[in-house]
Amino acid sequence: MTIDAIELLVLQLPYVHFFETSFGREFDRRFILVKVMAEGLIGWGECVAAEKPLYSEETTETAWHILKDFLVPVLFKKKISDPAEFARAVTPFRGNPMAKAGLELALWDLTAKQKGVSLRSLYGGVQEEIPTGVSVGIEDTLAGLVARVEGYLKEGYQRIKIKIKPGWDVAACEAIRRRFPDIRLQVDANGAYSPADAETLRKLDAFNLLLVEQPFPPFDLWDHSRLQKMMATPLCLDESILSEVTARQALEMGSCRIINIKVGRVGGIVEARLIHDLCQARGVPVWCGGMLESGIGRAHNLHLASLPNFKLPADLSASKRYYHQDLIEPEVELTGRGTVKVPDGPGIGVFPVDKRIKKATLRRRVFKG
Ligand code: OSB
Ligand code: MG
Repeated sequence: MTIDAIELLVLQLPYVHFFETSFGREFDRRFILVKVMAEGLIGWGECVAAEKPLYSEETTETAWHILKDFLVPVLFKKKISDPAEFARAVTPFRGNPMAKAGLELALWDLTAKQKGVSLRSLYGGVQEEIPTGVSVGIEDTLAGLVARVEGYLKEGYQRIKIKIKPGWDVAACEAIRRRFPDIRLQVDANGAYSPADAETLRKLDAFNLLLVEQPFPPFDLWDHSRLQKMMATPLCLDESILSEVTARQALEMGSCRIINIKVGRVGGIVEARLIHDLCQARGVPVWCGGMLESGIGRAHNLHLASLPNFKLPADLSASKRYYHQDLIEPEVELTGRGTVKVPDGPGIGVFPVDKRIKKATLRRRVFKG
């Protein structure tokens, strides 16, 4: 296949409800959509880099720069359309996984559409529905948090994850457990703690949590391993796992017992599948994280999450949990079983709506080979 053109768009979408993590409160998301055009088909990708470098070093602007000045030129120069070949061709560029993943995802969608198959079947995914949870941000009050959790449980989500930070941790778990003693519950610190907080973190063992996600900063594999030895609850790493190599090192060091896979954080589907397969071979469960994607990125996540070792409920909630109007038709909905169906049309299997995309677009640029 010869790629005729690539289009990059910067969009901004307001959230239905603000999202607060240990890094702060956000009211909207600014992100890049990638469109690759060939043979009358369009492959869609989403780059999850955010406006500020809080979750990781990348931002919407650094990703725009890397895509425009390095990744798109390499693709045209080497006449690449195959996603695995693209992944190999861009490995000399250090880091910038979200920028790489945005374009790689668009090539996967294009490839699947050209073959007339869904991404799930291209990847060898087995699950047709993905068990789903919801990630609940920090609220102004504990009563507000409990009310929000209650709302999501009524909608049918299978598990709740709450964001924690020093001062919003033990009491938040206590408040939820008092009201909902038996729900599946987990917490995510986004790296807000240090080893000096080990005593507070150990108190979380009292709440029968599925896991504690990323208590320490991303580079701290060793301190996570020390903490895991002190805690009964499994640690799960998100920000720390950047590749198959870091995943192997984390498992060999005992830094975690569960891994959160995000395609943007690890640089694409090729790397995400290597991590999935490594964990599967070692009997370590994984689950699919989210970055508050639009329906385009979320559809991609659904196909990835259909692989067999995705064993815990995903952060892949319905469109209306995030946005007033999603960019796709049909929007993502929760089934009565607390799952989301993997779309089964060609490629991502959902239809981006041009009018809605146009309305949210801040900047747009087309590149030709
Ligand atoms: O740490 O999992 C995280 C959102 C933005 C950045 C980091 C994280 C998150 C979430 C949201 O928890 C998950 C979702 O998309 O529902
Ligand atoms: Mg996380």
